[in-house]
Amino acid sequence: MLNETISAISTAYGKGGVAVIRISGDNALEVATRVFKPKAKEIEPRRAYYGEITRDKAIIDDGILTYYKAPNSFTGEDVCEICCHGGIYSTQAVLESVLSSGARLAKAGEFTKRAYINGKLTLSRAEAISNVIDAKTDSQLRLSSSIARGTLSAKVEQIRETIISLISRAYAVIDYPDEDIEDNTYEDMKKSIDSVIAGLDSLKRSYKAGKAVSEGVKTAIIGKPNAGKSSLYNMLLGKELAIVTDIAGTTRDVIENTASIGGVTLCLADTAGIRETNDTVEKIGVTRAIQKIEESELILCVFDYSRKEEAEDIQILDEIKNKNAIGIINKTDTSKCISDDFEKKIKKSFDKVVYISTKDESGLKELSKAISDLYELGNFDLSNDAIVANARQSASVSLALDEALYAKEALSCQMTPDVVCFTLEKALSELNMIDLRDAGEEIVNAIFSRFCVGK
Ligand SMILES: Nc1nc2c(ncn2[C@@H]2O[C@H](COP(=O)(O)OP(=O)(O)O)[C@@H](O)[C@H]2O)c(=O)[nH]1
Ligand SMILES: [Mg+2]
Repeated sequence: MLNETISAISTAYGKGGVAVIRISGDNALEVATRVFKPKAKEIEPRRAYYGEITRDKAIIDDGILTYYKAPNSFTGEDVCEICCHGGIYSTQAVLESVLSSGARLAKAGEFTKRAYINGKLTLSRAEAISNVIDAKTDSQLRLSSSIARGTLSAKVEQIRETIISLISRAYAVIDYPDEDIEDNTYEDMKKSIDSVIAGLDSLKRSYKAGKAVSEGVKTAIIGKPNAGKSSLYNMLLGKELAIVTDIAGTTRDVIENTASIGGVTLCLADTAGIRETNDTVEKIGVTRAIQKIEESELILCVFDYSRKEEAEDIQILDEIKNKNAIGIINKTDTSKCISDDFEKKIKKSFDKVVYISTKDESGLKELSKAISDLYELGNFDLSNDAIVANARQSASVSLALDEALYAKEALSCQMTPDVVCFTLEKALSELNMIDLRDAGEEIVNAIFSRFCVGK
C-alpha cells in the first residue's frame, strides 16, 4: 500500500548530539502524537514543538516535533519528524515506539521514492540527493547540490516544452494537409528546432566536466625511476602516503587514492618506475605500471629536469603515444641536465607540459589549471549551470540530439510533416528517460534501493 505510514531513523547510525526519526504517510501525525506528548494543545504545520517522548506509557526522552502537512513536505505526504537525543539505544527505542504505534519500518530510499512518485522530485534530483550525501570533494558537493536543487531538470523541462510545442505545430499542419506550411510557421519551427539542438548539444558537452567531477578520472603517474612520481603523488594528495627515497625501484605496488585537482576528481595511481630490471618484485611492478597506462583515462608523465634523459624516457614517450597525457618536468629547483633537444621532444609529444618542483611545491597551480582545462571545468559554474553528471543521462541526451538533428534535416528537406513529428516524438521520449517519466516500476525500484534507509 502506497500511503502506509512509514518511519526510520534519518540521521546516521552512531552516537550524536541529536537524532531525527522521520514518519511519513496518511497517519503520520496520529502515530507521532501517540509517542510524542507536546506541551502545546494544538500542533500546527511547520512549527517546532517541545515535548516528552514515551514508550509503553513511560517517558524515555524529551525532544522536538515538527509536522509538515501534505503536500508541503519532502515526500508530498504528511510528515512528522521527532528530534531526540542521539544515543544509539535511545534513538532505537524512540523508533521502536513509533513502529509499535502504527508505522512500519521504511525501506532503503523509500522516503525519496515517495517524493518522486508524488511529483516532489524528478529522478535526476533524487539521484543527486544521494550524491550530495556521498560527495567527497568540494566540486562534487557543488555539482550534486545544484542538480538536487533542479538546475538540470529545469533545463531538460525547458527543452521538452519547446519540443512539445513543435510537435503540436507539426500536427496542426498534418491536420490541415491542404494548406501549405506558411513561411513564418516554417521559419518559427526551424528556429525552435535550432534552439532544441543548441540546448541538447550544450548538455551533451557538459558531460565531460560532469563526469570528471562526479565519476572521476582514472589517472596514472608514470615515469622512469626517481623522476619524482611518488613525490608528485604525495603532493597532489597533500599527504605523505607513498614512500619516497633516492633508491631507484622504491615503489613496486600500484597505490591508489582520490584527489580533487582543479575541481577534477582524480582516481590517482602511483606506479613503479619504468625500466629494465632483474629484480623479480620490481619487474612485476613495471608490468603493472605499463598495464596502468592502458587502463587509465589520463596519464601524468613525469620527467627529471636534473638528469640527462635516458633510454627509459624515450621508451615512455613511446608507451604514451595516442594517450590522453600531460607532460610534467619535475625538479626545476635543481640545475638543468635534461638536454634542450629532449625538452623540445617532450613539448612536441604532449598538448600540455607543466614545469614543477615537488620539493618546493611549485607548479601545482599550473598543473591544476591544465587538468581543469582538459575537462573544460572553466566553462561551467558547477553551482548554477545545467550539467549532465551520469552515463544514463548522457546517453539519453545524445540520442535525443540525434533525433533533433534528424528532425531539422526532415524539415529543411521539406519531408512530410509526419516525419518531422515522428522524429520529434522520439527525441521527446529519449529526453523523458533522463527523469524516467515513462519508467517502469522495476527501474524505479532498482534506483531507489541504492539509497540508504531513512533517506
Ligand atoms: N631536488 C628535488 N628532488 C626531488 C624532487 N622530487 C623528488 N625528488 C627526489 O627524488 C628522489 C626520488 O623521488 P620519488 O618521489 O621517490 O621518485 P619516484 O621513484 O619517481 O617515485 C627522492 O630522493 C626525492 O626526494 C624535486 O622536485 N626536487
Ligand atoms: Mg615511487
